[in-house]
Amino acid sequence: MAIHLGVISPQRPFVIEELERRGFVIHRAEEGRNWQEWAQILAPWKEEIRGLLSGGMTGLPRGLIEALPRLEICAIFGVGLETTDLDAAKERGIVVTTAPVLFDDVADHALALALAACRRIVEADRFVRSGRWRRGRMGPGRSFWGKRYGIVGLGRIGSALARRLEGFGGTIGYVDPAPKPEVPYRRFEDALSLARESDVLFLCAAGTPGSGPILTRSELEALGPEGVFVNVARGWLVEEDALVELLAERKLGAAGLDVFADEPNVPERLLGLDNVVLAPHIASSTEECLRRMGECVIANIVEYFATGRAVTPVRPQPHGPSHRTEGEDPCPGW
Ligand code: 8YV
Repeated sequence: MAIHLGVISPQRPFVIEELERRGFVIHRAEEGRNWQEWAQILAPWKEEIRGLLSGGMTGLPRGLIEALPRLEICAIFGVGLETTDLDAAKERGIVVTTAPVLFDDVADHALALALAACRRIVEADRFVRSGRWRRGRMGPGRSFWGKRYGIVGLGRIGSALARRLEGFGGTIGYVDPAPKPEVPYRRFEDALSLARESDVLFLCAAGTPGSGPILTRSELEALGPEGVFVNVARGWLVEEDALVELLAERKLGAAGLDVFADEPNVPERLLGLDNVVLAPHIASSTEECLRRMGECVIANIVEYFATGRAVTPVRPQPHGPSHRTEGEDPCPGW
């Protein structure tokens, strides 16, 4: 008997094509905006749907679990779990999988934003295109090499970033709920102490459901007018109003931001600031990475329904805030 899957977050076309080729019946509900709408669109097949394809920010809310009585697996195209109710999934025995294959691309992007913010790359591009160069030279940026780099969240993205930063000849400090005795970087007790001793502060932490910002005005002020802030985690993990205000008043030097509190809405005031580089949540968005993530979604669905075991299921971790998916490079090509 054919296995029915619901899709509640955009997927790469090859994912859908491959699953259909393998005989799965796909029900598309990506146009829904919340669990009520996904549940409504999928209602005619609620007794058939055994698997869901979701996304890192879409997750798996409790309401949708309750609306799909036969759901067995939710494969997430991404790693974010803040909108997935893992307790509700566990109560029902639903397997949740993520696509833990994006860490290097996200780390690359964090570095790109930091370099762009320090060296004013986006401004420089505008400077050349607008013809201003003919009227004189552009002002200087800031050096990036040899600085004090701070990483908030030394998980797999933070670690991939730290490895890259080792090549820049500065020092690396971090905060993380879990001590990492194996790394040569200095561990700080809290984000404020780290910010005080950082020139460039990177936010790479996982978002915990219900938690407020982990970086507030105090940490951003501590970074100071020469400091640079980069966010590739979640917009709501930083006090966004304070961030915008401090950047506008030049009490914080510059920022590279890939994520925002209310995507795709970006605070109006940021749009007019030349000390900020903005990106539309694209840290994992490379052809290669999206392909690997898609392959991971396919692998999890196919393996689970063939063997009862998913490839990259989420497992609880002893140290919050996140749950961690098993496996380092776990998804074979499909
Ligand atoms: C994805 C992300 O763009 O994995 C995540 O949590 O934020 C991003 O890498 C998003 O999840 C796409 O579904």
